[in-house]
Amino acid sequence: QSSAVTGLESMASSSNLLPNVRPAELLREAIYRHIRYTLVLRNPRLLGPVELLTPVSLAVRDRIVDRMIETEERVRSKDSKRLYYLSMEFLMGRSLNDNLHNLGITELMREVLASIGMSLDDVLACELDAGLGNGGLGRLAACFLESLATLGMPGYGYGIDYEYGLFRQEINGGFQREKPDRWKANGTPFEIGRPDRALSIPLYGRVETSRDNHGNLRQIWTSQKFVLGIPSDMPVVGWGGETVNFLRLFAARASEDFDIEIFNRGDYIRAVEQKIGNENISRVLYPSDSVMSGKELRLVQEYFLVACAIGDLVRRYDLDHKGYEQFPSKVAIQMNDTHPSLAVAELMRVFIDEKGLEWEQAWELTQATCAYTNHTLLPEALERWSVSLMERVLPRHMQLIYGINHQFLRSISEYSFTDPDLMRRTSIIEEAADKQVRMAHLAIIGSHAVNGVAALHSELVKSTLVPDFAKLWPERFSNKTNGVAPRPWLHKSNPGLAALLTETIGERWVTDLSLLRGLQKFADDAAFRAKFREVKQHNKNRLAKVIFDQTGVQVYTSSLFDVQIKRIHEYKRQLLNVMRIIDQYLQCVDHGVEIKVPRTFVFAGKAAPGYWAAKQIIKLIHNVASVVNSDPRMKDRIKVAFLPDYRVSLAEIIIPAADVSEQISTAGMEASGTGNMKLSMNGALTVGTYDGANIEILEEVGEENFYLFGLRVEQIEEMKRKGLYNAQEYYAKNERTKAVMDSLGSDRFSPQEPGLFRWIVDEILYRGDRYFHLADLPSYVEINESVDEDYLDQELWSRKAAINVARIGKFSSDRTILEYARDIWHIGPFEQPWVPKPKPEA
Ligand code: GL9
Repeated sequence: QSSAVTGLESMASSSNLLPNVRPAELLREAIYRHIRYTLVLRNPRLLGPVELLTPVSLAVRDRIVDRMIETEERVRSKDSKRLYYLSMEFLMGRSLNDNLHNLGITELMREVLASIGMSLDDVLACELDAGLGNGGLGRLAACFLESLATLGMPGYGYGIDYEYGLFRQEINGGFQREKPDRWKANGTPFEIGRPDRALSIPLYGRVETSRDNHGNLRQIWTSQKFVLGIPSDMPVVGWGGETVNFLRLFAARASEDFDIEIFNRGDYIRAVEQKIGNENISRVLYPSDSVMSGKELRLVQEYFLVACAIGDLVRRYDLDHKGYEQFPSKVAIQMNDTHPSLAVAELMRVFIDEKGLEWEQAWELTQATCAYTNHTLLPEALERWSVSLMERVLPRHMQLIYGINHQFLRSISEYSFTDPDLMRRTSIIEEAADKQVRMAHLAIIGSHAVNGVAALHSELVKSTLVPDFAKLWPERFSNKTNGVAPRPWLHKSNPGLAALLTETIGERWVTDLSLLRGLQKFADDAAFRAKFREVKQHNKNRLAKVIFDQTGVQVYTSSLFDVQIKRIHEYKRQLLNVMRIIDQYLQCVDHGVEIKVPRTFVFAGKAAPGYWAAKQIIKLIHNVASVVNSDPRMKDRIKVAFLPDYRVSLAEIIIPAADVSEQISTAGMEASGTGNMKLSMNGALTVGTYDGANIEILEEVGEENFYLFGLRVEQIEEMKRKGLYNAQEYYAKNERTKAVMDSLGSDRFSPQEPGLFRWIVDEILYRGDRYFHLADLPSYVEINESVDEDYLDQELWSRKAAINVARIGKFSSDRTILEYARDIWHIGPFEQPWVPKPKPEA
């Protein structure tokens, strides 16, 4: 009987063959079937929300699987070109809610669970986030996958199946404590194991030269060991469920073969130890944000991802094609930052060593297949691996990289007459005491397309990061401004606003965000604005409850909600935000200045465990919060709250409730930002510097609907170049700046912890204030006075907020993906065959 139900269900879901069978009954049957036959439990009515999470997810997964198989058949029968998005990070968040939402069965499921006395929201809340990423870069990858599926494009993610994602953040006495993130603890029903497609990944060992049957010299890599890569697929459901792609995550398992030798020597325990050691490769995500770790295990992880991905995608290609001439017209590889840039060398290795191609052809195919996205200019984040480490871990790849470099340097040798330093600057190998491989150079040389992630950033890539390459190959460089997926970040997470938008302009905005422009005229409609404010208020009430539950801070739901949510980093300047809060506090309690607009300052974000200054800033936020929140002279006009453990599912609650979005990085340092887009899309007004995608948001929403302040990149660059910036001058000439700095030096916010924040004074006044806090503080304070003034006029404010929503359409990741597809991948509606260059006559 159960298999009959399965059959009926899949038929009813893929077509409307069974109009009389109620969908709710089918869904309930499916859940019951999994409770009984998958979990082997007796009484469904005794199960709590955690126990129900798995059978409910599996019932949804069954439907998804049908669509996934259909999608694969469709793509295969058309022999479409496929995109493979290689990334060390995918911040997927919770799957059940996303999948129900894109399948359009959330309300159906709510009804089904209600009929067995269970709340859907309680079940959804039990799912742990898949936090397999650090921040913006990883979430961008997740949004891209959602857009690819929604647009019906054959695009797949390849990543690592980390056992532990980004650490869980706990706060103890104001200090961050890191805890392991056991995200698989409640099960991972949306991971579909594919042990039959395991790949064997070679590592270490040495390379020997020998002659093949034709007498040609071949390099043979005899690796010292093999590790297995076991794939699991996470389905990625497009809006409406028409297309279901997947994210393929690889877990490392010890292979039986390699330690046989030790087994045979009778050293059983050592063999098992080795085995455990190799399984560590996929144990944990490196938590560092924008600092390169240089650890061997990280290099091995990067290679593991690349080798699994390329092994798998070449195998898929081989299924339907003979020869490799067509490869770049069937396969596109996008490298998400330099972390997977070994793909260039690995593809060369596979073509040459495994498929027997000649160097020239292998190189042509590799370049035509690969493309690279740069996500940061921060020098401390640029990946460099020491040659000696690479030689040990990946001897064959090191050899190939030398070959690639040699060929490249020869190709530019003609320019050396006029610029003798060019080769040194552009070489993949940095000649230093300890020779380094510059991974960005490998990625650029091995790609046909290189892009930055916002207009300003892409210009800076060309003008400051790699000007030599930009001059050599101007046609290779382009901009692809980031975007965010509107289904998860607006339609799902802000149902109130989504309903209002749909009621006002129809539902098509969900897949064509430019249609939000239709809202523009309603911004002038008082009745619309009233509804808009009502939605925001509802979302603020919900956030206020979360703040109270998580931190014990009681906030006023009528206050202005001012949020800064992102990784804690000096360049993002959470410290500037705190300085302004301190300024307001001192103005109020020391000078009796009245605070006209009550504000709730919400912070959330993790600091890299080894980043001392960032962790101190978290402590400072807590200390300022405890002083300000409890000072009776403040009459509760300012509240400061730090929400612990920032992650996708928490962002989904904070963002819809924000009035003001803090995007205050030092100009030139935030490549793009994507939180800025999500917040504006949900009707928050941006207080921001002229940096990253802020600039483009400002252009879209209009300067009257954006609070711009601070120095521009050119000013900062000039001040740096000429050594013009002196923080002490700003300190001396501005009373309020001086008072803020003095309060940090005088333990006003650390009465029990003398000297705790003195480092900030040292850093800023005596070590140069690398992030220009004092230069921007006065204009930041001033712009916030305009914010207050505008907020007092709620009609004016909600008009500005509504216009932000109306004009944010550009920042849909659907638009971003269409640009990549058109300019770089040539897939989907922009398909065009890759034409191999004619071979010169023999
Ligand atoms: C980042 C940039 O810093 C962001 O400005 C950008 O929006 C995203 C996505 O392009 O990429 N680069 C980077 O290394 N991170 C980014 O967020 N860091 C993390 O993801 C932690």
